[in-house]
Amino acid sequence: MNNQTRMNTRTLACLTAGIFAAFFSGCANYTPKVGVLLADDYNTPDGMILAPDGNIYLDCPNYNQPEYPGKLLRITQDNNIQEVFTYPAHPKTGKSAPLGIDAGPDGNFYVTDNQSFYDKNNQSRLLRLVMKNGKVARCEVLVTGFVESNAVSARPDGVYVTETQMDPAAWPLPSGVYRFRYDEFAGEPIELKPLGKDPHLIVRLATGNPDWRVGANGMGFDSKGNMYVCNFGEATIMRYTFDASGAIASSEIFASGQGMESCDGIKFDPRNDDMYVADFAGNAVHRIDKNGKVTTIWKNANDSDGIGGLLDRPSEVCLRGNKLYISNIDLPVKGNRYDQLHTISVIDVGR
Ligand SMILES: [Ca+2]
Ligand SMILES: [Ca+2]
Repeated sequence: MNNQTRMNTRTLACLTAGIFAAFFSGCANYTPKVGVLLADDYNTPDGMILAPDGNIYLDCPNYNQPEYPGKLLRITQDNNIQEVFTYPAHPKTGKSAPLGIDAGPDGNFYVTDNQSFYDKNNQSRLLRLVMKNGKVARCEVLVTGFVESNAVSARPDGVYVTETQMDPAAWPLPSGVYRFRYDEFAGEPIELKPLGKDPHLIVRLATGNPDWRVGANGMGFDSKGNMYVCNFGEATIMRYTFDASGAIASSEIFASGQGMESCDGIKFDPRNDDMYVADFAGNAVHRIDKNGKVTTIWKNANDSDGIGGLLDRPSEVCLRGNKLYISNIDLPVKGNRYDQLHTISVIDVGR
């Protein structure tokens, strides 16, 4: 095959894969499809985690229609939905608001209860769902006093939580990451000292974008144990290393901009440490290689309602095999309309 023939073959292959997908990916067809269609009871999908049992667990805080309580759902391997748990209402706001989720090394789920949509006066929390035989045996309150607890990572050495804003009156907006050791959860809930004064705070971020007053958001760890934290409003992902004592040893910008308009939830591909990013502001998802190079694998031309699998303000990603599941949280901000179709989009990211 000569070069011209090779080029024509490649061009033809790209065209048949779809013009938009080809434009953003080079050639592979990364067009999203509807993976799961959700009922109104599950109107605001967000946090997801692939558990060791092969199921994806999905939190629905249901901010968009809060007459429905917050739910934990299971997305089975054949993409059926099973309801696992109805979260209890917060004692002050009367709402449940489960957002981020991780599966801990103890087999339990760790969940942020983000009450900032109802009350910004430090009512958000960290919860634990104690699991017995695939069922929730009880829901424990572990930490109180967050303004806006968001992502959670339950690591072997402790539980890490992003706080998207620590002092809503301050500018640039301060946010950060807290870490708690498992043995601290034995007694009464930990009550955080407000305004970033609590000793569990290990990372501080600042966000100075007046269009997106949103700080520390998605979080993840690569196969070497390095921590990555999304500064949503700056469209910048930070990387942190730890020393032998567990203290932060270094921090640097891992990736910034390069087509990202924001960075919300992230997940790593454990096979190669590729990172996937939900870009809420851009209605896009990106792949970032371990050198910090960003490739946009899908971006909508416009806002959408989710029809046909189009992204509708994506807030979280979750990889199962080569299938990338994308939560469309569909919050009605910055021109987006909350609309009736509630979806998890899926993109086959196999190359
Ligand atoms: Ca929608
Ligand atoms: Ca919409």
